[in-house]
Amino acid sequence: MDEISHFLDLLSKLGPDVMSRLKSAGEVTVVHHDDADGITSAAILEWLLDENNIDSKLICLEKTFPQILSRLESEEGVLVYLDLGSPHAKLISKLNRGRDFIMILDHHDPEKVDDPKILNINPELYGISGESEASASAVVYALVRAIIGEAKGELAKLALIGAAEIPGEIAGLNELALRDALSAGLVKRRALRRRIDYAVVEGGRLISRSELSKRLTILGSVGYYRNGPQMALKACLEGFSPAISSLYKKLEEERKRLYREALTRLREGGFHTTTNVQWFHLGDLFLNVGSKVLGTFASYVMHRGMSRRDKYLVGFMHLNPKIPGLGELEGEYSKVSVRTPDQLAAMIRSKRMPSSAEVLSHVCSLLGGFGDGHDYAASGIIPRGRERELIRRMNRRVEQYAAKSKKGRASLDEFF
Ligand SMILES: [Mn+2]
Repeated sequence: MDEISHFLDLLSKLGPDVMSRLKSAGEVTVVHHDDADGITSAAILEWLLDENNIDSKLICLEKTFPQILSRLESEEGVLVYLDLGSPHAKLISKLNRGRDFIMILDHHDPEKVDDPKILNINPELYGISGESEASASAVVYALVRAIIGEAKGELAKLALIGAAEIPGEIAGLNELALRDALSAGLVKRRALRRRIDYAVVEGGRLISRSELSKRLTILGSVGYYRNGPQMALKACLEGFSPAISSLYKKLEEERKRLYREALTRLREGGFHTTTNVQWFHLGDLFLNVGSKVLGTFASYVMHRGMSRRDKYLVGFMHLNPKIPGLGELEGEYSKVSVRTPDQLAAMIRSKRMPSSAEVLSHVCSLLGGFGDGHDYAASGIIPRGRERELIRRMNRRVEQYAAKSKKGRASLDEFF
């Protein structure tokens, strides 16, 4: 049996148990990520809960703050994490102390936990790549499909929009959603000049799934403090109403305005270059939009060619302490985002320079924060005021790595 069939088989076996736990929960707290994948994941699960008259509460999270995980622990009923949580499964298990049933449906690199109360459903644990074959939305869809025992085109369509964050041809578990959406006639295959696109039927028109994914992500991230995630979820289940469309347009305008203002600051002395790291700090400029916008802005700066191509690009901003639906964070923090321009990325690929996630998570935890990500992009949280220290420590960490890797190569050269 191949990995996909094995995974689907497992979901069919788990289905009845998951359903009865959700039904007996009283209330289900659904904690989901702020991008299109997290939002469509929540919409798919929400459909199932609604069908079964199960009360739910939704919380959209930008980052898995340890103090938030511990606060969520005190919520009544069942907790479900969508498109986040798997990398922190050990902490989630530790905080739970064997009390409640917790389900994690995610595709990020998971931690394995041996805890009968934690159901950590992640395709990575079954030989399916979370980076190229399975979005969180496709995982949630596969589970719901197993529970209801049939394909559901409307939900498959949502899963496919969530899966737009995965580049390249649709494969693996994402393909299951594609098949179901195609046969329900809710998705059309279009050959564009350079690639195949899948367009979604939305309000009687065909719209590219990546365009819809972008809209949901803007609503969820730029509109994070203004009910954006809830509106995005509503758009998934009921379509883009005129009110939601106009909110989207307003937020997209606002994002552009903020980018322009930020660019001006960078040009007027706000961009600093050091040995291995170039950086900027936007202070309070992005305080009223989700902190994910810092990462997309950093990518934008990099693609505009404003940064050196061989140094890590680091952006900072003050983090708004509000977590809608959950209260405020204790303490004052800054968000940090790292991007890696092309020449540097090539050096990371050949192991001459360290992965951005490795460096950032190390340095953030030294400063009393946390960070994660992958080789070429990472983000983290640090106590406010430690920004310059982060740059210093990051420079040192990169230097040490580079020196070691040079030595490694030199000895290999000797060998040959
Ligand atoms: Mn995702």
